Amino acid sequence: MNVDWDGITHVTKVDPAKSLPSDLGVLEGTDLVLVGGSDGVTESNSLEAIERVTDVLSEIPIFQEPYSSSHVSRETIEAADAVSIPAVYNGDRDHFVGKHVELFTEVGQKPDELLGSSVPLVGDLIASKGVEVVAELADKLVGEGYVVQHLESTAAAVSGVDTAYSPDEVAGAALATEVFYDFPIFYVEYSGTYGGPDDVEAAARYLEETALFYGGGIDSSEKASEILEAGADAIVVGDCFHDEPETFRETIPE
Ligand code: 1GP
Repeated sequence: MNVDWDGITHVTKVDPAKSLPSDLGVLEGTDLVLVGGSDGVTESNSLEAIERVTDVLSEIPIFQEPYSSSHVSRETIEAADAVSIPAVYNGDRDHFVGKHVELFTEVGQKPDELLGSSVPLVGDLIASKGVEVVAELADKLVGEGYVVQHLESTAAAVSGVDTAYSPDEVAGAALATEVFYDFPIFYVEYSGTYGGPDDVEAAARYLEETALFYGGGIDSSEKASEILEAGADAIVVGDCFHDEPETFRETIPE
């Protein structure tokens, strides 16, 4: 998956289990849409959200960010530009290893069901079995190294996070992402609350190739600026998009 990360400063997290603003034109100016949530997400509501956003703003890249392989189908993979898979450093083993092996095991065992045998994902390479299918899916996969820092969030509950990292540990996870795991995104996740700039400053020291995303509680241009000035490559805005679409516009840098 080739993405021009340099052009991505503002990301909108669209939760497919929540209602969307009636005017999706408010998304104009955001650089990337991530379709995913932590509760009530299904394959069908994910596909519907991806298609609704694409219908309005076809130029914006859209990534599906599933938390279960059951959210992913041939249709969602085709509709999205990429499938971004979180790996949660401070979560339980399932969320750094287990779910990923489960996803690839399903791809290997049920490629026709998952990916379809008549509609190729990429070009003329119709792969219906085994490693070829994995290669096709891999073309759209984006790994995300996550630290989930808001312990009261649903994201923390579903990924088995019971301890937040210190800024030094966040920096360590960022360094591991850059030099060891090689995920293109390192994501500081404060879902539902504003975490301030400290973790971003700590992580930014070590990241050159890896895009540094921060999400959580951004509902003003001041908070957006504070996080970007601390060294984030991109801010991720979720709740504000769903709850206050007009205020959401203010989080998009001019
Ligand atoms: C959630 O990081 C995103 O996954 C955005 O957080 O919903 O608090 O804006 P908010």
